[in-house]
Order: sequence, then C-alpha cells, then structure tokens
Amino acid sequence: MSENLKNICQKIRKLILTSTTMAQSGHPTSSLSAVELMTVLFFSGFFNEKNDEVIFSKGHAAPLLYALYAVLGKIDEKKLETLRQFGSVLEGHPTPRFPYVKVATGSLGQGFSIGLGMALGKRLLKNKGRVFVLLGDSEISEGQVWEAVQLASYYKTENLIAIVDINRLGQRGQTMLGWDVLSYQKRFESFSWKTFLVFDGHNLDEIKKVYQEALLSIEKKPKVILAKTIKGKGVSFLEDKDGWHGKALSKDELEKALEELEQNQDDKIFEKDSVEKKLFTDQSQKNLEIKNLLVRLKSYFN
Ligand SMILES: Cc1ncc(C[n+]2csc(CCOP(=O)(O)OP(=O)(O)O)c2C)c(N)n1
Ligand SMILES: [Mg+2]
Repeated sequence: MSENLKNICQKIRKLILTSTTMAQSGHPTSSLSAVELMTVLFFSGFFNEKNDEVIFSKGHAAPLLYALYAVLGKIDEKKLETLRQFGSVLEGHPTPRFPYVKVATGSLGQGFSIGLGMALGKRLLKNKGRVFVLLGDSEISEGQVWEAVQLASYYKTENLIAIVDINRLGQRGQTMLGWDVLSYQKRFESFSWKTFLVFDGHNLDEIKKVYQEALLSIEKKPKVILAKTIKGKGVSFLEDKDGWHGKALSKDELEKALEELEQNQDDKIFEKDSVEKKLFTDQSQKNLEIKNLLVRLKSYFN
C-alpha cells in the first residue's frame, strides 16, 4: 500500500519537473515539498470528491496540482506539456478554467480566506464535507491569514483543515520561524485551533496517521496540520537550497534529476488502474467515517 503511494510520489515528482522544464518557468521546488502531503490526501481515502474541497492557497504549486489530476487519470498526462502556454487551462497558478479548481489562487493568503468562506457555506447548506487548504510557510506571514485564523475559530469552523508546508524557505532565504514547528503550533493554538504535527512531511505513514487523527477529532475547532518538509525534496541539488524558488531546471539538469529519481524508485511498476479505483471509493474512507461516528456516539454517553 505505502509502496504504491511511494511510486505515485515518484511519478508526480517526474511530472512536476518535466512540465516546468518544458515551460521553462514555474515553481518545481515549491511543488516538490508538498508531494507526500497531497498524495496521501488524494490517494489514501481522505479526500472525498463528492463533498470536499481542496484549495492550493500556495497557488504557485500548480504543477503539483496538475500532476495529481494527471495521475488520477482526470486529465491526459500529455496535457501537462501545455503548462503555462498561452491558451492552456494549465495556467501558472490555478484558475477555475481548470475543471477541478473552483477558485483562482496565487496571491498568497487569499485562498485560505476563501477556504474559510467555503467551509462556512458548507455548514449553512448542511453539507458534511470538509475544506482542505494547502498553505506555504512564508505565505502565513500574510496578515490576511491571521484574520481568517481568528474568524475560523470564532465560528468554530470544524470542517476547515489547513495544511502548512513548512519547508523553511520562502521566495528568498529562510522564513522568520524556519523549521520551528512548535512556535507555529503555539501561534495557532493561541487562536484556539486544534493542531497536529508532522515531523517528517515526506513520511507517508506518519502523514497518514496524523490525517487520521485530525479527521477523527471531534473538537469543534478548525484544524491545522503543521508539516516539516524539505523544499525541492527528491532531487539532491535542489533539496533545501536557497536560490531555486520559481526556477525551472534546464534540460541537462532535468536529465540528472530524473536519473536520481529513477535510482530511488523502489518499484518501477506504476499501477495507474488500481490508483484510480482507490480514490473516493477507498475502504479506508468508509472505515474512517464509521470510526468517526463511533467516537461521536461514545462522547454522548461520557
Ligand atoms: C500576496 C503575494 N505576495 C508575494 C507573492 C510572490 N511570491 C510567490 S511565491 C512566494 C514565496 C512563497 O513561499 P512559501 O509560502 O514558503 O511557499 P514555498 O514556495 O516555500 O512552498 C512569494 C513571495 C505572491 N504570490 N503573493
Ligand atoms: Mg516555504
């Protein structure tokens, strides 16, 4: 199971790197740091397409978003070659021209506020879905983020789940808090959020365990997953290196990177069909909901 997820991550990494090199622009390193976080969300039964929403508030990680939908079989892999081309729906930052995106993001901080609005809307409509929002660590220094943070807890927006990709780096140099996840935790907790820590944001099992805990939590609070990650993860000459933000690899660099990824691939067989079937129908999603229900029932008798 985790082996298959590992292969999906490798495949997604290759697609991110190739599509940005073809475009000769984009944000490969910002996309690479969130590969495991988003792969587990999409492929381990946590994201329910019928009811849930996912927003890439760090919209510059669009190559990751498009690669995920290519691997899901929702868009043709060949289409990734049109990334950032004039007329392509695969714009440099996500827009609703891409069929699986409801809101345009890219101006940092805004996607998160919209996610809060969507979560409140779901509550009004008695829709039991959740809203997952992916944020960058430098992004959360935006004042707008903290306006939404305080409003979300005021309204006890339990169906809002923020995932912060703490890769230490912003556009230029280290962020104010670097990898100090405990300080991030204190800040969110002081705003009455329920926090969950992932100490290795590339460890599939750890991510799965933490997502499970977060989704099973019955506290009437918004939730944040604070994950320590590595910018450029998977390619030695990109990992945790300053100076690679928003830069595509040259053809030679791409070749080197793909070679490295190939060497690290445990199992070269990529089972696309089984992946497709897994999404949304996954038994673990149902198990999670049953467990959730039981925990809720139990809480009535305590
Ligand atoms: C409001 C706003 N200001 C500035 C930018 C330019 N910008 C794009 S990405 C980025 C850095 C983001 O860093 P981080 O949130 O840590 O994401 P990472 O790339 O590290 O994943 C900046 C400043 C922007 N897109 N929006
Ligand atoms: Mg960052």
